[in-house]
Amino acid sequence: MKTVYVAMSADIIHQGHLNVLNEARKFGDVIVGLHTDDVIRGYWRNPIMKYEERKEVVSNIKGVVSVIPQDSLDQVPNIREIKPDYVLHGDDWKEGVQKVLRDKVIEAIGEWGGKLVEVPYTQGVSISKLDEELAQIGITPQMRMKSLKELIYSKKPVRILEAHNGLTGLIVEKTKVEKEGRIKEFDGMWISSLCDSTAKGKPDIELVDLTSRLNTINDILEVTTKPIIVDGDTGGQIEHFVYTVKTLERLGVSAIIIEDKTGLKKNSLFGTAVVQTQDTIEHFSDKIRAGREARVTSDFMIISRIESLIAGAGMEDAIERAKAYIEAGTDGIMIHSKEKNGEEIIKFCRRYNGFENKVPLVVVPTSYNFMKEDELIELGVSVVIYANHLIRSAYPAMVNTAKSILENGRSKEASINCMPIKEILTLIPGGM
Ligand code: SPV
Ligand code: MG
Repeated sequence: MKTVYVAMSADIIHQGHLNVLNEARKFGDVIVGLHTDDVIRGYWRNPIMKYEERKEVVSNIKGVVSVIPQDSLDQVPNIREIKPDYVLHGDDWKEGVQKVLRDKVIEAIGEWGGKLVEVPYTQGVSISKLDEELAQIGITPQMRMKSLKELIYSKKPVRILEAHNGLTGLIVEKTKVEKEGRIKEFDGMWISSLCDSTAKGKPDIELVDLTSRLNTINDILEVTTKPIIVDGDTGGQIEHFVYTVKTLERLGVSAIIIEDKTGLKKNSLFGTAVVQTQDTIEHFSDKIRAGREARVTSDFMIISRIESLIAGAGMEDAIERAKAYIEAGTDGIMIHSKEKNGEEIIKFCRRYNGFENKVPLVVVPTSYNFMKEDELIELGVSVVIYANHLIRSAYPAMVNTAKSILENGRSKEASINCMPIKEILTLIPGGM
């Protein structure tokens, strides 16, 4: 019997997969090279079904004799080993980024006289539509919570954007661009204390209490499925912090980031223009330990934010604190800086990379916004948070609209910059 190799992700099985496998079995025994979870995360998103589950499904499709892991988008390492008589693929890879992968297969398969078979791509199956329908079904708190850790340990960088209500949550959830053949999107939401406070017309000084913050978080949880990282400010009193951890974990939030400051908290981007008092290493380490003990599962992450570069305490202090917080059991380190040239961040990351004991590193490139994600990945960063950009872009647009109505005594001029009524009526499905 001849052998046929077919590579696929098979995260949501649809008739397109069945068509391909039906064609394949006409040529011989079908071996499926199933993309590993890391491969799917790397080119697309967190898989809905994990490798073992997908393997179980695919193994039971008629004609499939074995399923083996394919740990890169490139099929060549697997087919060189198996030397199949045929490699079968949809004919949609002749153009675009996939063409490189096709060329590699053609080159390799000639080595043992194998053949590439291309079958017509099944039209009318929209993965993104299936994806949207799945998102509407929703996600359990447990699944959502652990998805951040899974992403952190398999995808770089994990890209997070600020959300401060249901609508901005939906923007983070749904916005996609296609770049160089890959779909790019955000991996989750940051519930910024600055943006949550600003949206409520209040200063960012831990004035908006937990109940009010939880309302925002709930509004976002209700309409999204992606993981959520909560800006926990200082975490408050240790005795209060343990309750916050339990509440957030129960809701399905993935992580809380707490900063090592005490007293009346001021936003870090003021730097030393305001009084910024740092906690002692000992007390903050106690807070980390208490948070760890309070959580029910290790899927919920407690991330420690070092404010030494903000408060003017310097690099050595930042390094010492990073080591101490890791020792106390933190699940991640966020290093913050308001320097525009990015030099302190680069220096910190280089020192951090030399640590024997490391946890995932988080950065918030608001001031050093010229730095690209690729550069941050090179520096060993795992999570990049765009902390305030939706509210900062919305506010000037809204003020301009308000001014235009006042200046013109009517809304015609302002309407040019507004979305059409028809669009807003149908923006959120289910309104008709
Ligand atoms: C926030 O978004 O509230 C933050 C990040 O804490 S920063 O504003 O840069 O301090
Ligand atoms: Mg904050």
